[in-house]
Amino acid sequence: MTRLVVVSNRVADPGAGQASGGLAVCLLDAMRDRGGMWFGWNGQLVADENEIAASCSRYGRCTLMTIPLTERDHREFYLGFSNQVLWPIHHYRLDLAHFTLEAAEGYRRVNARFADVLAPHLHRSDLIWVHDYQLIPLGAELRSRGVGNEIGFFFHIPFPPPEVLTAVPEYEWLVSSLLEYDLVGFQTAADHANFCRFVCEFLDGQKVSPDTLRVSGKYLKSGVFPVGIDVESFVAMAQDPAAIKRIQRRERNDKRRIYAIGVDRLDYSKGLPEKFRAFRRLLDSYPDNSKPVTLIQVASPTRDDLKAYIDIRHELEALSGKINGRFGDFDWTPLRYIHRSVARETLAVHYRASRIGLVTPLRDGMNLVAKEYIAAQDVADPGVLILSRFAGAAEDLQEALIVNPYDIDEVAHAMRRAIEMPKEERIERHRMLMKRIRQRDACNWMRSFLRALRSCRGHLRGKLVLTTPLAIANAPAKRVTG
Ligand code: ADQ
Repeated sequence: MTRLVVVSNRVADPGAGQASGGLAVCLLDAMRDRGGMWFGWNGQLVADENEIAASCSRYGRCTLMTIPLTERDHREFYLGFSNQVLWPIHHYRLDLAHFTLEAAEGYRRVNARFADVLAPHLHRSDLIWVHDYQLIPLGAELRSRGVGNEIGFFFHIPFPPPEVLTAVPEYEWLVSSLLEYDLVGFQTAADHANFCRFVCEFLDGQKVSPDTLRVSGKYLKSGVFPVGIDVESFVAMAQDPAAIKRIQRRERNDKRRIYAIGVDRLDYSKGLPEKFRAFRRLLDSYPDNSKPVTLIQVASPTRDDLKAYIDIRHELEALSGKINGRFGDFDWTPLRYIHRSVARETLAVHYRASRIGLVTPLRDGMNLVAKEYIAAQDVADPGVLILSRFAGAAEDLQEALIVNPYDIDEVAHAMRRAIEMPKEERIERHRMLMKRIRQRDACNWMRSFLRALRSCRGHLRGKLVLTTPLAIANAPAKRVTG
């Protein structure tokens, strides 16, 4: 079998027991049995470039090859360009983007280094799959080192319309570098359409079929491959007898409570302050204390060296304090805010015990929590998923209660509706949702992307390689043959 080589910024640590990041979760699920090689950053920092050395370990049938970053790389490539330019702009937050030339240089430098380390370890028949916004130019860097293999790229985050994207000073170069891949994949049809618009309107490309673009006489395949979860493993985790006993114990002590749950990385894209305000509106508008609702919000720490993340953490602490101070009672804490990572088994059990799954990002590539919540439900008495229309998952999961997360009255009303929804309606909606997440699980995602990538074999040679990326807007392109 062809060896699969996956490249992502971070390689997940399978021994850590919990992975609070969507990319790590879906790739670990997908790679566990498939095997191959996974290359990326190990999360460690070193002072100097001379200290960078690759190390290897095994995870099942998979080889994990990792390198550290330097402190400067971390500042410029990771915190700088990736997380203060690309992440906010891809989530439509131009107000939070902060561009510097050093950060852009750092981004190019680390992508070049990834290519330097990886290229000597590649075999001619490897299928290479690069993941996410930190590594957009990696394909072009590999091509310029003579790598002629099929290389695919997948965007886990949204791809905004050209009107938003062009705010990145480097964008023409960055999107042009995507043309060096054989296949570029997106989470939703809307993201794919935005990409095609960019290529046609700004790079003078043409769409020659639904999945083929032609630019300067070259062809690029692109398509929609929605990420899924390992459904059966979540079903099994949520049905673990010891876990069920724990829930039953809680329910005995707490008969009148209804639980709503939110699980997110603590990121401004996840709409957490808006969610807390919608919960406050629910408590305000429906002071029906016969069935007090408790919201459990698990928010794992992420990128907490950046100001935007420190600000949102403070905002949430203040909001949760105010809500509990105003509505709490001797025997009721309305909002339980847990600011740490939690084991997946524990999450599964709490999903199952919650009548409402509250997934209300302001913008999200897909959102795996929505799918995990559905998988964990008791089919005979399921809870209700409330889902933001701005999560990629909403394109498919239409039987959820779809809401506008900016409209706190609408979200509060949906919570009320979920609390009152008759069991038959809950069962019917859940049955349809379960069907959809099974159709598009982690395994299907990987299989369909790799099938499409393999079918590119031999189609695309002599691609354009960009020579000096940061000055590319005005630079002539060099042709290579593979
Ligand atoms: P994320 O932005 O990280 O992923 P998401 O899809 O919700 O978002 O995945 C988060 C994962 O981390 C879930 O599996 C969840 O269970 C887990 N998690 C979150 N908080 C946790 C906590 N406190 N403790 C333990 N686990 C926690 C990115 C994109 C998404 C896209 C995924 C996959 O931003 O839009 O769905 O990649 O492509």
